[in-house]
Amino acid sequence: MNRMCWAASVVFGITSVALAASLGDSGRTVQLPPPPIWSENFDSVEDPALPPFWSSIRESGAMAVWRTQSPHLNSAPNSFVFRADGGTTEDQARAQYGVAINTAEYQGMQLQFYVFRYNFATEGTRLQPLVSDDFGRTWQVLETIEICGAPSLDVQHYSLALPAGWDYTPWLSVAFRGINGTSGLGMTMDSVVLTGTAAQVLNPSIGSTGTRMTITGRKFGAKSGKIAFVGAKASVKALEWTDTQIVCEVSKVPAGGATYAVAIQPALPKGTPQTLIVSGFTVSVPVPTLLSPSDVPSATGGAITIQGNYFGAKRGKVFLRYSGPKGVTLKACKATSWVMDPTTGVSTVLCTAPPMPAGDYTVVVENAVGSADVSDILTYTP
Ligand SMILES: [Ca+2]
Repeated sequence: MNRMCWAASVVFGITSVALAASLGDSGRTVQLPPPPIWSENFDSVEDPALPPFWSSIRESGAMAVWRTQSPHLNSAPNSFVFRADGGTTEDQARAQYGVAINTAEYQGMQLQFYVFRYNFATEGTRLQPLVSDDFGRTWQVLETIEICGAPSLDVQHYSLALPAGWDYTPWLSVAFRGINGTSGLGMTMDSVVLTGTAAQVLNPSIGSTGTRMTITGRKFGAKSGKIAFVGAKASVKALEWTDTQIVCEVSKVPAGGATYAVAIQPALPKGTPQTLIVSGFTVSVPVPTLLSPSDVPSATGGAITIQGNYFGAKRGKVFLRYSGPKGVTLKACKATSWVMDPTTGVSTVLCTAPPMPAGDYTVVVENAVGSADVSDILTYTP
């Protein structure tokens, strides 16, 4: 065993954070790891196929690189195998995850994985995890890991931080390079997980016209930039803008009710790339839940109040819907007050129900996004 090999075993070695959490130790508080941004355990495909978006590339020498069944006692059922078949030259191959990951939403990113020896020998094989922020044109080596020891005993878990500043890079690609000089040697790699905590938080992330949301994050710049819904005609007006927080108001929304990624374009420094909050903002149709009173006199009609969520700040319309002699008929109720809390979306509409023949009527709330029926029926009493 060479010196590099020994040092790597001491510095790294298996860690227990993820294992402790998965064991469900209920007797004490377990620090759960952050949810994975992306993960792969190589278990879902049959040899010699690779999981979706993975490819294996021979870079030099005669190293064969492929995935196989149960290659290691400690890695059930499958893992990715780098195995040198060739000879004595330095064989090199790469396993690459071919879909760029939008990492602008995360910070404190860590690439975690397990590595195992494949076959017996004294000298170490090497594994290099690589990352790219330019769609794989150039790669940066995170670490050169010497892997040694008996294959069934030496399971090593690595948790590598991304280079400084890379947790805010717009896109990230991940690859692993196996390097080996001896035929029949190699390594297997399993349970690759990219973790990180949310770098940007949108609150609230659902609303309508007039919703005031706060975006918490980093590197927004000192001067107001622009905020947009991706793929939708919407207006979002910044009310406050600091390097770490933006308060903005959704002043115009697209119709239909859908979720849109939110794009933040800092103004400073010039050339700062736009970042996306992919989880996005949901534009909701009105959600009317309560009607009071539930009955009014047929001869006079009367004032009614409708409560619910996401009615929007801009005044919409309230209708009665019923089956009349000419089929489904709408009758307007004049709205006298239309209010939505800009943060919670809690909404109240006051309106006047006109005189109508006795019977049951459905009340409909409509705004620029869409319309919805109040579940309570309005009864006109004789
Ligand atoms: Ca596996």
